[in-house]
Amino acid sequence: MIYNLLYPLSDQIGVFNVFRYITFRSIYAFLTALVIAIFVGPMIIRWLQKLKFGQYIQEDVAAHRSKAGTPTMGGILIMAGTLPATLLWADLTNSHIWLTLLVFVGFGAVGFWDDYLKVCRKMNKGLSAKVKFLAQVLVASLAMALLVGDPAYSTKLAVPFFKDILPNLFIFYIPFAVLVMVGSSNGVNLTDGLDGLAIVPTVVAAVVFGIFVYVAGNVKLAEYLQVPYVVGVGEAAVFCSALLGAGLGFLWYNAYPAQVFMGDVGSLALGGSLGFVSVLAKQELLLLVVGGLFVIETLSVIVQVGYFKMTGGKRIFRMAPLHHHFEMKGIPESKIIIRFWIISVLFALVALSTLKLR
Ligand code: 57M
Repeated sequence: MIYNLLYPLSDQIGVFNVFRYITFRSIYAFLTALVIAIFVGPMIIRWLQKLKFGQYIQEDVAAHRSKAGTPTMGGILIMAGTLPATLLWADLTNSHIWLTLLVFVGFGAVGFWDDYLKVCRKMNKGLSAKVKFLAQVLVASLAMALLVGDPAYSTKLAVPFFKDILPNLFIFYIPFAVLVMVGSSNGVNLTDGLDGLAIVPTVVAAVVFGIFVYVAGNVKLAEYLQVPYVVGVGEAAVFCSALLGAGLGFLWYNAYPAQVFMGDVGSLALGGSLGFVSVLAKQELLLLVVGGLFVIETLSVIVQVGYFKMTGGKRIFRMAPLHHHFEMKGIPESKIIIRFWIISVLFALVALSTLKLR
C-alpha cells in the first residue's frame, strides 16, 4: 500500500524512489510483522486463554501431559503479523500477492474450522479427514483457477539441478500444483508436534523461497542463474519476509516451553502458502528439498501406518511422526527440536546451492 501511495510521488520527492525496491520493502515487511507479532502476542494468548481455547492432550506421550491447557490457535498471531505487513509493503496491484494471501487465509480458514470443532466444541477429532482434505483441495483449486489467467502462468516444471529439463505437464499441471499445496500444508501440520518444531523449518523455507521468487522475478538474475523467469513474481518476496517476521514473532512465545501452539489455523496456512509460493517461483519440486524435514516426518507416518497394516500391528518407529519416536527413546524435547532445526537449515542450504549447481 505504501508503494502504491508514495512511489508515484517519487518524481517530486526523490526519497520515495526507495519504495521501488522489493528488497527495501521486504526488510520493512519483516520488521513490521515481527514487531506486530511480538506486541500483540500476549494479548492474543490471554484472549485464547480467556476463551478457553486450550489444547486437549493425547495421553500416549507422557512428556506432553504437562502441556494440557496450553492455548492453541496461535496461528491467528502469525496471521495478525503477516497480513498487515504484506498489505502495507507489497505492491497491491500485483495479482500474485492477492493469490498468495488467498491461499494463506483460505488454508488458515480450513484449519480454523478444524481447531474450532476440536477446541471450542470439544470434539476431539475435529473435521473428518475427508472434509478437511476436500476443503484444502477447494482452496488450492480456486487459487490455481485464478492463476491460469495470469501471463506468468506456465505448465512447465523446473527440475532441480538440471536447467535444461523442463517437462510440460499441460492440463495435469493444475492437479499437480493442488497436490503440492495440500501436501505441503499436511507436512507442516504433521511436523507441528513439539515446541517450535514446525515454525523454524517454515521460516527457513520462507527465506529460501523469498530468495527464489526474487531471483525468478528479476529478468537479469533469472537469466544469470538460469532459473525460469516469471514476470511479477518477485513481489511475493514481500510476503515471504512478512511470514519470516511473523513466524519469528510467534516463535518468541512458542519456544520451549511453549506459551501457545499454532493450531491447524497456523500449520495449514503456513504449509499451503509455502506450497503456493513454490508454484509461483516455478520451483515446485525443490519444495521437497527445502521442506525436507516435513517430507521425512510425513514419510515416517506413511511407512509406520503401511507397515502397521501389513504386519497386523507391528511398528518400525516407537511412534510416528518421527519426533515422537525420539521422544519415546527418552531424548529431551529441546534437544530433538534443535537437532531438527539444524537438519532443516541443512536442507535449505542444499536447496539454495541448486541456484549455482545446474
Ligand atoms: C496434528 N497434533 C499434535 C497443536 C498444534 C495419522 C497420524 C500420524 C496423525 C497424527 C496427527 O493427528 N497429526 C496432526 C498433530 C498436537 O498439536 C496440536 O495440533 C496442532 C497442529 N495441527 O499446533 O495445536 C500436540 O502436539 C504437541 N505440540 C507441542 N508443541 C507445539 O508447538 O508440544 C504441538 C505444537 C499437542 C502438543 O502435545 O497437543 C499431536 O501430536 O497430536 N497423529 C499423531 O501425531 C499421533 N501419532 C500416532 O497416532 N501414531 C501412530 C500411527 C501413525 C500408527 C503410531 O505411530 O503408532 C500422535 N499424537 C499425539 N501423541 N498427541 C501420537 C502421540
